[in-house]
Amino acid sequence: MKQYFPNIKTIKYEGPNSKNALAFHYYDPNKVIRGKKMKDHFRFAMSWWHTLCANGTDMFGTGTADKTFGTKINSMEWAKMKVDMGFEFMQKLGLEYFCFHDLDLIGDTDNIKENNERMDIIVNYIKQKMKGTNIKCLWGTANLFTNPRYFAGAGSTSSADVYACAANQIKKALDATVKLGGRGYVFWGGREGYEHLLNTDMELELDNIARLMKMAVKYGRSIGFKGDFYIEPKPKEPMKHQYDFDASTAINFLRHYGLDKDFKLNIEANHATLAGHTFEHELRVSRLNHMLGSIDANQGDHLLGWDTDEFPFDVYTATMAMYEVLNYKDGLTGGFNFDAKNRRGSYTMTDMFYAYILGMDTFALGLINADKLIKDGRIAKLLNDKYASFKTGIGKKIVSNKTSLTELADYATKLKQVKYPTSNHQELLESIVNQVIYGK
Ligand code: XLS
Ligand code: NI
Ligand code: NI
Repeated sequence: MKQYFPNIKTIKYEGPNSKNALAFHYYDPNKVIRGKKMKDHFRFAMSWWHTLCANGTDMFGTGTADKTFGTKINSMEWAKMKVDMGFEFMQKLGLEYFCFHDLDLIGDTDNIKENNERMDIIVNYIKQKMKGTNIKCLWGTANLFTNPRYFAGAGSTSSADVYACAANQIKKALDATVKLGGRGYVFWGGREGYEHLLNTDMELELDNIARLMKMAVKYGRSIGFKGDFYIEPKPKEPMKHQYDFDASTAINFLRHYGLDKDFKLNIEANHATLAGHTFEHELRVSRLNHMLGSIDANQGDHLLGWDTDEFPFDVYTATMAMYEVLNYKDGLTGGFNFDAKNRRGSYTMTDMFYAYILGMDTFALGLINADKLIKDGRIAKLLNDKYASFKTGIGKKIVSNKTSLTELADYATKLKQVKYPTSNHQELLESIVNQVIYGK
């Protein structure tokens, strides 16, 4: 069997003192934290698109990384080569999951029937390849944004024919996801949004997006899909205004259309910051609505206002994110997909390994730190003390819905002294986090 990364051996955990660049320093897959193996906390996934397809092309220049291995882009030979390359990559890194768009697998022939045939061939090929490995599908999706026919959206398009083309791709991508045993199916908005209100029938567009999702649920369930559907919120790019702006907006949409039983959210770090939120804010909103399903683990650049999809290196943010995940009683149904790409200048095959090692180690540190913060207990205690006035007396009546505006007004007028909220102690909290993260 041809090797795509002949110079790279299986990446192993060597611990924080190792200087081996091709080893994990914090990600120790079988280490048990809070009763669960690290690898099961994460279910790390390889993104087919960034890892096997993207070559560094940007708005100003062509690719810098050749990942074709002599095959012709968009040929079936290329498609199969990517499967082989991807499996070698995942096995060497100990990644047990992958995520894909339909077109990542097959390219785009611009012929709908031919694309469907290609999907059947390649999905069978992947299924064969999965045998005897522990590699599984985390989630699948359909690329409803690259082909020019989708310039006005897919579910939100103004052309019923284009809408039908989107339906065909979703059906095929769902077939593939089910065949590959995927845990989830993602709807990222793609071009579902608008650029000018005066030429947009927002009501029809939103209704139609929901209709497409309902049809997808109906079809998915009919072919035995038991996993979750996910919406991946994003506020802008490519459209000026994307309908799935952030977690709150997406949750409202799902509830409004009665889709909330079948859908959860796939939260991407870079999309959170684009929406003017922190990553952990989006995780918190999703989890308290019981809708945190899966995570696109990447990182944006605070100085650039677009989706830079960097591999996460910010341990502080990863710690805050893992604090949310560990405090989420429902647990993720998905995992952590590296929707991330190497910088254009990091173009070697080895850089791809460095990138995944960075991402996996960053989240491992986040997990270790978040566990320490929980065990330390000071943050939870400060939070508990802060809201203590709702534990007894009138506060208890409020939270158990046993009072009224009249009773509260009466209570307020009789107060001799108003008890102010306790201090927020923000600086103390920040010190505690520093001490727990960086202290011995
Ligand atoms: C784009 C999205 C995309 C989704 C899958 O910004 O992050 O990559 O994760 O369609
Ligand atoms: Ni993104
Ligand atoms: Ni994403």
